[in-house]
Amino acid sequence: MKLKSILLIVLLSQMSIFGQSFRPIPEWLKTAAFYQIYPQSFKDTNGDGIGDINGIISKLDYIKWLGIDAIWLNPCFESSFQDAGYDVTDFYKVAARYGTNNDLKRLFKEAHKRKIRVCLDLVAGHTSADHPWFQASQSAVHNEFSDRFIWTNDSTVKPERHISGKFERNGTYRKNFFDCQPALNYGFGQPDSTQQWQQPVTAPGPIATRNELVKIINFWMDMGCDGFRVDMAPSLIKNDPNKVETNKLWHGIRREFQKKYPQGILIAEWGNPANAIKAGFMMDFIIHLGNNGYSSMFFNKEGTYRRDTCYFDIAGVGTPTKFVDYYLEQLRVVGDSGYVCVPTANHDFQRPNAGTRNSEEQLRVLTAFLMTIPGVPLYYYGDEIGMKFIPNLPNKEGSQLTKGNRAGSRTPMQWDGSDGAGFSTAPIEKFYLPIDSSAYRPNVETQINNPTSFLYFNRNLLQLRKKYPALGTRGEIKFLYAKSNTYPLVYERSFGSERFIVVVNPSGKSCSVQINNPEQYKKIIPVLADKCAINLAEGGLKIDIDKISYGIFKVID
Ligand SMILES: [Ca+2]
Repeated sequence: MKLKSILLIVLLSQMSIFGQSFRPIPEWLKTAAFYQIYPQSFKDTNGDGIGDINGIISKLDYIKWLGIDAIWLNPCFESSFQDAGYDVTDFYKVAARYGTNNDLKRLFKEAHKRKIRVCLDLVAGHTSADHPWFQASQSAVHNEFSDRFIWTNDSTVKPERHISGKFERNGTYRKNFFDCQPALNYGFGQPDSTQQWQQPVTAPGPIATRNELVKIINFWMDMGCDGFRVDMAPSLIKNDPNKVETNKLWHGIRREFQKKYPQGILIAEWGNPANAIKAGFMMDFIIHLGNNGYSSMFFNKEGTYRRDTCYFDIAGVGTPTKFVDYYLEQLRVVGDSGYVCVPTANHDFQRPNAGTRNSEEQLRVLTAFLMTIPGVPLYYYGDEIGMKFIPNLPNKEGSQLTKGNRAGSRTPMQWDGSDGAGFSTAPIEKFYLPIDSSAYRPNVETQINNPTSFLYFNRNLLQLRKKYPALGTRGEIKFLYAKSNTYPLVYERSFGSERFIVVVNPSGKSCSVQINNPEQYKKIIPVLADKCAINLAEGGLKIDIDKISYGIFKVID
């Protein structure tokens, strides 16, 4: 009997995810708020104009004050910086411009002292073309690294995304993104039998690549890291319909990972949480990738990616339904087996403050929405003070894409009102990227001394999420009013018997709606509201909201 009950407990402690059993996701993720740091632009402590690890350490108290529980750091490893660090030349070494491995170890330690976790960026799919492994793989003599990249066996064979060059070996190599990013060889899900160079996932090269990835993960985890955001997570295995082999790969990695690091987390850059969680990840983002409504919700005419219509725009001609439908479906499929995250922005696309969405009141409406929907909240550095996407910047370390420039979201953090904004003591022309040149650019020092500031507003939102589980990561959401070309957007959040109503109107026109609601609330009180009123009418709600306004209301039973 005793053995049976132990077995039962062991079985119950495993989570079943789409038929796969894993150890449970660490509890801490359920209430965590994230903050993404672009290391080169956060805080410079040695006056070279580039942010560094010591700079991040010096700002941990600020991050804690804001209400953050976990940081995700963009890649901080040795790199040729042709893609701002996503072209790694040594996976085991912090880039000299950011400091040393010991500095990073100290960041882990100092963050943990403050109960903040630190996740690194795992560039799993490729290296820099300058990486010694790739250099060795170019040799005509077969060696340890010959099969660690995807090479054809003839330089005249040049399938899609293959790059030719003057190599000692006869062949072309597969790139992932830029030409300088050769794809690591994790094998092909369905190798083409007429193309001998396409190796199955069980070949020695792909197995060695996979084992090296685990070694990299363990190296940083053993040093004190708390997990990873995995760059381009779905793309490791080539020609893999339905991601059969990709899923197997990540399932295996998650099992090994959780056995050693039960409190560690694995976050995907997949852009489809349902698929990412099926592959074994614990969290994924709804972002600009894929046709998911994120862009129709948040992207206007200015930014890395631009659109004519946008829901969060004063023009008031946007449509929220594409995002709402996709988001609800993702939440439904993911359920309790993982987390969805809808971030304020990231290093690849524009910030909320872009183009005509440039006033604090507009940013309040957008952020009130993002911070009151289910899923893990994430602030991209600087969005908590309303930093601006800066257009027309030069191409910096591969920031320029065909569609637009990513540099506008990567400018130095604005800490104070001094010329260099407290980012660095270097002359401003030596800064990694030009700082926002607006006369009234926002900064932390001014806002932290003003309880009515946007920074405090964001801190208040994070506190509300912590105080009321109904507004938090796992609370339920039901959209009461979400219609094409129509404002406002109204939804109910609930957890157990606790309920909230949230109304947002990003448009430049006031509006009134009558919503039939069979729930028959007894009383509703505003918790955080600006120019928005709800009156309980017969069988429903009568909402009056001014232009560019929001309201968070608690239902009192
Ligand atoms: Ca520096």
